[in-house]
Amino acid sequence: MEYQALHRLYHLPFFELIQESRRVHESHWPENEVQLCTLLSIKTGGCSEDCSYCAQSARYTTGVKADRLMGKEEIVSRAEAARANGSTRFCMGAAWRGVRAGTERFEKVLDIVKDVSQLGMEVCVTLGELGPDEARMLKEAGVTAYNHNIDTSPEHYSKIVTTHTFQDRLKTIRCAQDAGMSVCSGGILGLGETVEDRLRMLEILSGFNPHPESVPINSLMPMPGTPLEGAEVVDVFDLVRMIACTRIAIPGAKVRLSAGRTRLSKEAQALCFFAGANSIFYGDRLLTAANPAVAADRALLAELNLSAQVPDPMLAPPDKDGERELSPACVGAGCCGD
Ligand code: SAM
Ligand code: DTB
Ligand code: SF4
Repeated sequence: MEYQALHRLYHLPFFELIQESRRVHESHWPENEVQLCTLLSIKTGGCSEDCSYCAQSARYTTGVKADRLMGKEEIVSRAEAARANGSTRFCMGAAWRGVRAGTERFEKVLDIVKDVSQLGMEVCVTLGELGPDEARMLKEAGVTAYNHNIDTSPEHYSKIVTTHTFQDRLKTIRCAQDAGMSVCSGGILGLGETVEDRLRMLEILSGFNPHPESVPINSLMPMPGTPLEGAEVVDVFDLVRMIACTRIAIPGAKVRLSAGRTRLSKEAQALCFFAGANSIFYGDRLLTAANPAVAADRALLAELNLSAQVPDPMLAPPDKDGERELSPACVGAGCCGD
């Protein structure tokens, strides 16, 4: 969706906007379901990158210690527990700049994915930068979706990260899509960006062909020791407006109300679900930061008469509309035509 259209939508009177997003939501997602996703940090801390929001960067003193890659048995048992708890998606995150075929750690990840993918859940990984070979090998091992967030607008990105570029992020996304994996890509609100940056981010996400299968909307968890530890809290109505615009711009995507739910009241979360969010991270820990307790989430979903989404282990990427086109949003951003 073009920037001007997103801008018009975003600035509609609040109730007009959420009425419109509710209409789109009901026509694409009539089941009143929320997908429960369990997140596990399989390799925590010690990352070479300087993302200024992240507690796992080795460049900041955040109190997060650098661990080794978790063993396969532990990961598989955590995945089994997640499935027993009702999660239909298991997302494994690693604090790496990226992965390279032929390295021992990448072989280990492939082996982990092979086992986890036998459990009947969607398997998502987020390992940083990929090339075409790594993407193909992950797909063959059983990954259904690759998470790689663009995080903010191309204009704001270099104020937040200097060790890799927005363009690098887009290249990895292209490789994941070309290998036939679904893409999970979204961003973070609260990085000191403007509303215009948020809408530029959405313009680019909605210009992906195929569309991302899921779009995480994170609110910054201000992590002590990071440059953004003192960043201003995201206003709840700004968050709801972004969720509504995302639902309208990418109607077939799961819109994941991601990091930051510990700061939201039950009522605020209900408004987010009403406006179009239909997925959450489930479990009392994200990667290093806190998430609401499982019991609280269960109670909330029951109170709102929302049920857990049934699994779709095939998770076909959304249809591609014909040959890859150069979306105007991507001209100069490098995401559609290289
Ligand atoms: N290293 C890989 C990468 O950067 O893609 C995977 C892990 S990284 C932690 C995954 C995503 O978590 C980031 O792209 C960002 O959107 C989100 N994230 C990290 N720290 C966050 C924070 N403090 N608050 C909100 N979201 C955060
Ligand atoms: C996403 O968009 N959010 C998740 C997941 N994808 C990997 C990560 C949130 C991390 C929050 C900060 C932390 O736990 O350190
Ligand atoms: Fe590393 Fe990912 Fe954190 Fe950036 S967001 S510092 S790449 S773990």
